[in-house]
Amino acid sequence: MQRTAAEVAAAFGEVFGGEPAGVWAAPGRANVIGEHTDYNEGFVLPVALPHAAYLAVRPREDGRLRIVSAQMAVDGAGAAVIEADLDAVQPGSPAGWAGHLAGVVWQLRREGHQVPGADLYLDSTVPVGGGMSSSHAIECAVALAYDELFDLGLDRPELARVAQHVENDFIGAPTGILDQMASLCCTEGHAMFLDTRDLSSRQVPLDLVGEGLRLLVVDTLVKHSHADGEYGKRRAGCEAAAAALGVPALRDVPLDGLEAALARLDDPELRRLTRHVVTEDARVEQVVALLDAGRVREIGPLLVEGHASLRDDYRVSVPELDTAVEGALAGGALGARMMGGGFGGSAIVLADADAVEKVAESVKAAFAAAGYREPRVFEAVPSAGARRLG
Ligand code: GAF
Repeated sequence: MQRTAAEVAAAFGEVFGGEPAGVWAAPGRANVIGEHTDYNEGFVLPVALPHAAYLAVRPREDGRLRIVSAQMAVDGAGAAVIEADLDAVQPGSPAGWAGHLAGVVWQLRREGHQVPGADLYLDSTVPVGGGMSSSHAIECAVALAYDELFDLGLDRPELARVAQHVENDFIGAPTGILDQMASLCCTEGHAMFLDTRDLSSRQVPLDLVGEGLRLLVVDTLVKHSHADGEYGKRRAGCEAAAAALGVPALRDVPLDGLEAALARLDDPELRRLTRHVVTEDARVEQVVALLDAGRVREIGPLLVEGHASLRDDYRVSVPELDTAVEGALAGGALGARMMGGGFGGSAIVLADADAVEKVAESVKAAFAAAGYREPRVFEAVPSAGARRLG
């Protein structure tokens, strides 16, 4: 799951020859709660995962990018090198996964930073399409490496904005800023309480082991993509609801004003979206209050409520995610919910440490009974954010 700087540098040397100028890691994330709130300028509460995008970089002086991914190596044959002229990099070129790296250089240059090309070697342990933010982790690793190598002087929230522009403007996925901020700003042993309006954040201690608890991720192995239409439709619906209510964003609808706001919306779809966002923001604040009070195990019911809201009001769950949640609860989990954008990907589960095996078995049995492929279940240990390794 983890790589050392020496391992990544050695792999870089095999492909490109010589040594990289440095090696960086940027993690994927799990989100404890706060889903589809980020583009509504609301609250989120992610943790960084031990799974990360590892990146070795060496600047080039010929205006070219050469990009290799360990995950693209086929049966012992070396991975293909994707090459691009910096001046030719634009949305759609290079296409596919390499765009997540080249897009960062494109965005930095678009912002006026005179950055050069580079040899880039990527080795990511974040499951792709699992709703753990694999693509954002890559973008954050490149952004941090370029910032440090070329003294760009950007702070972490500014780097997160760079990565978000890559996703929105280069890749074409209209995502918010949850994943980029999680990868760049989370710290080991904490969840990060983030206000996505001004990107202010607070690290909330999350001593799961001390409390005899564990967080699990259930990867349904159902792939999701944010570039397809459903995510964008939800986002557009939220913006339409905010406009109809005369507020800058749905975050500005207070919980005690929710019923009045709903009464002003004619479209049932906009009412459902609004109800999810407003109640989800409130759930994040309630979960943070419980964590601050050391009452970690009591957050379980709020996770379950969050899932129901995403399933019934926001309508971004799929049967496999519902089965993951139901299977976990049947196995004795304290709480569970789908996580991330939805339409596949993963669920997050809170369980007593001594119930972990039973919960995992129960989830797998529920999948087998439904005829689904066996999911991957692993522990989500709150880990360090993006950093230079060597
Ligand atoms: C995806 C997006 F990338 C995030 O910005 C966020 O909206 C999330 O879905 C839902 O909370 O991970």
